[in-house]
Amino acid sequence: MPENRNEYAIRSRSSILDQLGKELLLSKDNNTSSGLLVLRVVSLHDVNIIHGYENGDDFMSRFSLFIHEVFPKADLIIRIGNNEFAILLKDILNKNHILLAINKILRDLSNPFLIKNEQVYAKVSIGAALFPDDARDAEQLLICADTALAKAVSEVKDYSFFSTQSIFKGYSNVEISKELDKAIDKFELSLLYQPKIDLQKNEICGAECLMRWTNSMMGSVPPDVFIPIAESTGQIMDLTVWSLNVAFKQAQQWCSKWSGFQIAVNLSAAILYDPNIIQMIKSALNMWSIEGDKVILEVTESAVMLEPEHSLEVLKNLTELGLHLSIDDFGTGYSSLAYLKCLPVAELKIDKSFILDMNKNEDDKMIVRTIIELAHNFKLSVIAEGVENRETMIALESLGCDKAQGYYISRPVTDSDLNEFIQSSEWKINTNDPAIDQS
Ligand code: G
Ligand code: G
Ligand code: MN
Repeated sequence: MPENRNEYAIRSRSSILDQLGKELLLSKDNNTSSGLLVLRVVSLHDVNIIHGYENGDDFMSRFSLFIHEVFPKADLIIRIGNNEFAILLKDILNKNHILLAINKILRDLSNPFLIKNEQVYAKVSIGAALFPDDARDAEQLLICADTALAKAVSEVKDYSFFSTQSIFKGYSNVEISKELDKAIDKFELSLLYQPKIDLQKNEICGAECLMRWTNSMMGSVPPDVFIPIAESTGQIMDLTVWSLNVAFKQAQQWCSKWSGFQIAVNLSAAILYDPNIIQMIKSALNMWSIEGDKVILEVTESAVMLEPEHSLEVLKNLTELGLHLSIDDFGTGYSSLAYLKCLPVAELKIDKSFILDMNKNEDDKMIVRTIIELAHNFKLSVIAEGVENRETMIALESLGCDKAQGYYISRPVTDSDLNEFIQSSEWKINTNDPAIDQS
């Protein structure tokens, strides 16, 4: 800890960059990595308002002491603004070390500061960047950490790491988003359908709709690229309205000839938290005269658990429309069993990462067995995705899994190919009029 309180004083930009630059040169010479944190005490404003400016100053002095105590002497700590600090973590191996440091700060901040005999908790947001991976000099590194901080603040998160704009085939997110704006009108979007099998009845019981985008300039853009962009720009609402309408229009045809057939649509986290979602789904159901119980909404585990209490309310409203809910990618998030018990879900969908190798990997198989038991104990149905071979299908059947989906049964296909698949498949389908379908 510095003996001289002046070290806690706010420093000029040139002196900050100068000192940071010297440290980074050393890091470069020693061929090591360094992490830069920019930490903002976001609760200073509240402390000033509630306790007065003088106590706010006192609070920040104590915070300076605190932050110097958290880190060993070797780490460089500079006060870069009234409520901001830059902290250089030297000689680290990777991002995980930065994360450990962040967790240490956050953990130690669970103890309050004592200001005029009152307990005051410090709330911080932290931006993090890695040298030399993210930036090659002090100024760039500071900009990266600052950018990450801005992201953390805007998303009301404790911390955020700098990440470069993801680039797809040389196109930036902004360019992709601009193209996406025109995608619906230019008929560039389509849905593929991947069939699901009921393992007990050995019957085709439905299909999951998966969005595809073929752009005139970029070619085929995978959903893993464009869905997150659409979520961050708000375009996801238009995409969802489009996909629900296409899916329900198709379902109208399929559900009327195949009894028990259910159509599954993916709902992204951003949509789950949109206040218009219930009305939007209601009108799409009405438009295509689809009974709610013909539809499964797949919502990822991480989306539901982001704000479980809010999700609970939305999901309850959705089930009141008769819709079935499935928790997608189950096993990859952090489900609270307490919430799982109250959520009105009908199904858990085991993530494919556990299914793909379950016949070779005992741990995976154990996880799959445990999830199936968990689901059944909660009276939920359970489906496995990523079934790529017959052995896996048989293993799932013997573990009591209710449904299966995967390349072994069929890849995602167009609507006409799904019709053809159903005609020629080894799996039966429950038809309302056998004369129509299984000729
Ligand atoms: O085949 P696949 O590449 O379709 O899907 C990749 C990811 O994109 C999956 O996680 C899937 O859930 C998601 N995805 C596919 N289609 C849609 C869609 O219509 N809406 C949303 N929100 N996600 C989708
Ligand atoms: O996250 P979600 O479950 O919605 O995503 C489904 C994804 O899984 C899609 O990308 C789909 O193409 C993919 N998928 C479906 N079946 C299989 C399979 O058998 N193997 C693999 N590797 N991926 C699959
Ligand atoms: Mn899904």
